[in-house]
Amino acid sequence: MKSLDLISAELVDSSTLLCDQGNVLLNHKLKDSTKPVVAAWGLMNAGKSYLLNMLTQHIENEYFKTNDFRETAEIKKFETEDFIFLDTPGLDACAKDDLTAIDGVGKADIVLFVHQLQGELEAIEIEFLQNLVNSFGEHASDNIIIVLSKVDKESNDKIEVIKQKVLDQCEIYIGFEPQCMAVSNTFYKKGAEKNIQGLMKSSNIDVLHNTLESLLESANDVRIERHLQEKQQLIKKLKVEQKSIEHVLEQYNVKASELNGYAKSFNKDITELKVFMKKLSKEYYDLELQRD
Ligand SMILES: Nc1nc2c(ncn2[C@@H]2O[C@H](COP(=O)(O)OP(=O)(O)OP(=O)(O)O)[C@@H](O)[C@H]2O)c(=O)[nH]1
Ligand SMILES: [Mg+2]
Repeated sequence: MKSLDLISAELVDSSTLLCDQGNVLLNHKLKDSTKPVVAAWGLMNAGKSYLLNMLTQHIENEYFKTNDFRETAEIKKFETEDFIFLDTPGLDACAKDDLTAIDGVGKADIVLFVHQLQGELEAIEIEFLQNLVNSFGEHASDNIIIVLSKVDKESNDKIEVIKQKVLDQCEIYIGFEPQCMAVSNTFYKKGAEKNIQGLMKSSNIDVLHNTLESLLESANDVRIERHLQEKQQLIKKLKVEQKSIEHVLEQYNVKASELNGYAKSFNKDITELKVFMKKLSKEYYDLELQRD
């Protein structure tokens, strides 16, 4: 069992941490960044960085580095006139990069959940999606967009089948069908480079961009709502912390009154001892006098 001193030392540490978090929340000015934050989120290699390059018009020179192997390890941002785009490391459920990706999505007002169009959502994607939906609260259905990427690799029939499966999975596991768009980054890039409008159109990147534009207003509400939720959660934690501190204080008070009791009886013993010593020394003195 932990000693009272150890428990109180731990409580001091956790309370300090909570106070720091509270100060960050209090000092966080919502108006600081009026532009909504759009984060690309999803499994490794899903096409997140490529997608953000297309949405930010980095056609020839990529800004968000892309690759066939695990590439993005840090959150990277790019600010446009309307949005702040965040690239996050691919999720794989065991790497420490997941924490970076989760941190990135925590700052987002809109999430592009990028899923490579090979098949339906994997179990791990559903789990991440469920957590995401919880943190977005009532705004989840508007501000989480499923982006099915690399559609240039599949036939139209297959795309429709997979899209329907993904939407069915969403209905079952997160309780609603989010907006879902099938895009091709490579079609958009080729179309833009060679000025082939048809290719750009079939990439669906502009449709996705327009959807983001339509969310500009409500994205701010999401930020305010999430900020409020964070504050409420912190208040809950602080209340629990306060109870623990009161409990420890009570135990210290019990100890203090026990010590007080000991001190009183110790005082009484000492006083009696003093009286006895006085008496003894008087008897000794009288004896000495008689001897003289
Ligand atoms: N055919 C095709 N390939 C794509 C498309 N989008 C991305 N890719 C390719 O998929 C691979 C991964 O793309 P990235 O954008 O780096 O993927 P990511 O999700 O950012 O990957 P991590 O950062 O490692 O998680 C690269 O080889 C891209 O060229 C697409 O729309 N079509
Ligand atoms: Mg990447």
